[in-house]
Parts: sequence; C-alpha cells; structure tokens
Amino acid sequence: MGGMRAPIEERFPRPSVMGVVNVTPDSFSGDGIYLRPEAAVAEAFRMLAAGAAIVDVGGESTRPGSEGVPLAEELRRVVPVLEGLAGEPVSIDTSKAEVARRALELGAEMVNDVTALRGDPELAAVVADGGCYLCLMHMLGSPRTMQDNPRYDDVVSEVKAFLEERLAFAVREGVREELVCLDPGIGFGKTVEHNLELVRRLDELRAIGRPILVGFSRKSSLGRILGDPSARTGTTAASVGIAVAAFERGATILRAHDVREHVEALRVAAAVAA
Ligand code: HH2
Repeated sequence: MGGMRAPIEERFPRPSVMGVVNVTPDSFSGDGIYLRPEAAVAEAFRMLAAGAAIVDVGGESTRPGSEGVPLAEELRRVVPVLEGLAGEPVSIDTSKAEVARRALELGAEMVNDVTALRGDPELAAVVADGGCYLCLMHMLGSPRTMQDNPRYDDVVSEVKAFLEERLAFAVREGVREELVCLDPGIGFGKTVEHNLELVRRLDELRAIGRPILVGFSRKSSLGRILGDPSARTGTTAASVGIAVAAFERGATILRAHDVREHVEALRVAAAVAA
C-alpha cells in the first residue's frame, strides 16, 4: 500500500476531475450500464485518457430512496472492476470496511465514504492503516429518507461544523489530516437552494483548511434549475457550468460523469485564474 503518500493537494492539484464509475443497476444518473465489469473498466480507461485524475468505483447506489446493498453483492460488483484497473488511479466509493480493505489491497488510493466514517465502525482503522486518501462527505439522514423535507437553520454553517467534527474524528482514529478532503454532499439531504448556497459560499468550507471535493454532476437540482420541477437528472452542460462555478469558489476535485467536457472547461477556467 506504498509508503507515505504526498498531501492530497499535491497529488490532486486544483482543479482535478474524478470520473464516476457506477457498477450499480440503479444509479440516479441512469449510467448503470457498467454492471458488466469489462464495460466499466473500458469506461474508466476512457475517463483516464480524457484527463480524469482518478476514477471513483462504486457498487452501492446512494440515490434518494435507495436501500443498501449486502457486502457480498458489493464485492461481487467492484472487485472485478478494481482488478481490471490495477495500476490506475482509483478511488473506492464505499462505506463498508471490508470493501475498502479489498480495494486498497487491489491498489485503490482513496476511500470515498458518503457516511464520513459513520456507517461502519471498522472503516476508520482500515483507512488509517492503509495510509490512503479519504473523502469525508456530509449527508443529512440516510439515502432512504434524506430528501424528505430537509431543513437547516443555516446549511453552510451546519455542513461546516459537521465536516470539522468528522475530520477531527478521522484524525483521532489515526488518519493523517493532509490525506483528507471534504465534500458538502450535494443532493444528500438538500433542496435546490441548499445545494446552490453550498456552492455560493464554498469559501466558508475552504476555511476549514482542507481541499474540497464537489459532486454536482447530473444531479436533479440542475434539471430543476433549468425549469423541470420533477427532474431526476441534470444535463452535461449544466453539470459543467456548476463545476466551473464551484472551481471558481475554491473547489479542488470535481466529481463528474462526463470527464472530457469537465476537463476541457476546467482547464480553461484554470487558465483564467492563473
Ligand atoms: N454523489 C454520489 C455518490 N457518491 N461521493 C462524493 N464524495 N460526493 C458526491 O457528491 C457523491 C458521491 C451520487 O452520484 P452517483 O454516483 O452518480 O449516483 P449513485 O449513487 O446513484 O450511483
């Protein structure tokens, strides 16, 4: 599991794109075409060739309303894909310690846990022992119920306090702080206005001092902003637009399905910022 890793902001300079590889039958974004491992691996290689800094492999859908998936099924989905991506930069999107352990053995360099180490009491130790990168994400409630009327007094300060607390927890459990990035969890217990407010005031999350990952790609808020109140997904162009807005407000890693479009747009936005 390879020595001391560089700080996450060195390994993933701003902006870096994380490509989404969902090995699930039921992803919200309708991209669950990768249940065949060869198809998922081929798509991941296309993303890397298009400029993704890392690909995020997930075998459990976390879309609104979804239930969890048993350990054996999650392993059955992701292990062949991880094997096919040996030697490539891979993140494992899981909240299960055993899935993370297998993924790290197979060369994954990041654990992306949408429960921010609340889901499985063993996961913190797996990450600490593996010396891998870690993404801690905010979620209100659980995927089954999170979109049932989410409420905050101030969404940004509540998400910030949560991420600070989970970061402190991870460090107490032995995770090196410089390996951690933080994520506001777009769509995870948030209305359209909550999601927009989190991007608008991203500087307040940056003030925690850790790189920020934003995953707004194809999420339903984008379709709703474009005028469809019952939208379940967003378009590529809308995804790119919000990714550039997030980058300009300090985001470091952008999690995206349409990698080439994001890489090109962000490269131009970064040239303006330079
Ligand atoms: N969003 C999804 C899944 N994992 N991880 C992080 N860190 N941030 C996110 O915003 C995030 C995430 C949901 O999107 P997707 O993977 O496209 O869909 P599904 O969970 O339905 O497979």
